[in-house]
Amino acid sequence: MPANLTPQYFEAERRFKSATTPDEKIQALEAMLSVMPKHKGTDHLQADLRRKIAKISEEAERKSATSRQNFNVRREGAGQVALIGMPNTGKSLLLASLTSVKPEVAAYPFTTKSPNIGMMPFENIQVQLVDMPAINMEETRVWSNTVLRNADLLAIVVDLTSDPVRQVEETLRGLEEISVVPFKSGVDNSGTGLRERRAFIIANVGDLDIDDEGINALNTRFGRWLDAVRVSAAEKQNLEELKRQIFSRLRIMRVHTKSPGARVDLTDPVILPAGATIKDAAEAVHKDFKSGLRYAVLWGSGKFDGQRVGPEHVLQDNDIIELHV
Ligand SMILES: Nc1nc2c(ncn2[C@@H]2O[C@H](COP(=O)(O)OP(=O)(O)OP(=O)(O)O)[C@@H](O)[C@H]2O)c(=O)[nH]1
Ligand SMILES: [Mg+2]
Repeated sequence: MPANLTPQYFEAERRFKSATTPDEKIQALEAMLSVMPKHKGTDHLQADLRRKIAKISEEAERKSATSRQNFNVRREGAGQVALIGMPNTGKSLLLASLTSVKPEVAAYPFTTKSPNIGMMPFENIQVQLVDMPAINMEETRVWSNTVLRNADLLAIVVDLTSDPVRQVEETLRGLEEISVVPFKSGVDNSGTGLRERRAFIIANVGDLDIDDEGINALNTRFGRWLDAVRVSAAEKQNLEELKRQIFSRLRIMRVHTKSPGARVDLTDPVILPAGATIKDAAEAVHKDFKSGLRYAVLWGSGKFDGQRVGPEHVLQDNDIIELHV
């Protein structure tokens, strides 16, 4: 039986032959399929085109998987927090509730296939949130690992209504497979090859945790080792407290520097690790400052109001300093 192919078909075929990227090739093949008359005489040709489409997609996926192996998310703002966990626990909806990013949210598992990144405003700083694909998603495993191993804080997101203890345990197993363990004070992991990351639990879907069953189970099982913060991304419950918790778990502080006689700009603090000194602040501002620093004038920390302090003085969050060289 003759195929009776149309001019539109030959036009699409011409596009296929001149296509250079997998996307262009697939689009042209799909166009060829859609304009082709569907009858017995074209059965073989249809099957052949479908095979070609499948082969090109597979190849493209394989290539992009390889190129993603060293994938990392560049840290921006005051710290990087990875939202991790089992599928369908509300990681993407949390990102949407805490930032201006609008990732895909859906009631089925494995919706997120690559990280969604957003900046969460907190008082006078921005914290970077990375909404990760589910931890047990095989396709993204290799390159996800880089983010999980390097984030400043891991937020294990669980759905309080479906055995949250098991969800945390499975997430911890996923971390263990890449030699990451939550930091636990008093436990020394040096020399074990394990990589410690600060971690806590975001106990999501709090709106449906009737009788506190889920949150009580988490607290009983993980106690003070992995604190659980109960929220609802859907109902926007307790999100301000969650932001405060994220900030305090990042173990950072904000320091404002000013020049003598000038007004202080409180909107653009220097971010330092908690426990940093005047000397550290000077170095963060300008590396030449550190050696020549004589003293600083400090406002803040409750008891300081324009007092002189030395380079070794330990700073507090939101201190204002004037550096003198
Ligand atoms: N009732 C209620 N539903 C929620 C809440 N958070 C998320 N959901 C719903 O749970 C489903 C999954 O949400 P997602 O944000 O896509 O979950 P995810 O963890 O990103 O899922 P994956 O990307 O597949 O790993 C969606 O239908 C959400 O509307 C919540 O706090 N309360
Ligand atoms: Mg998601």
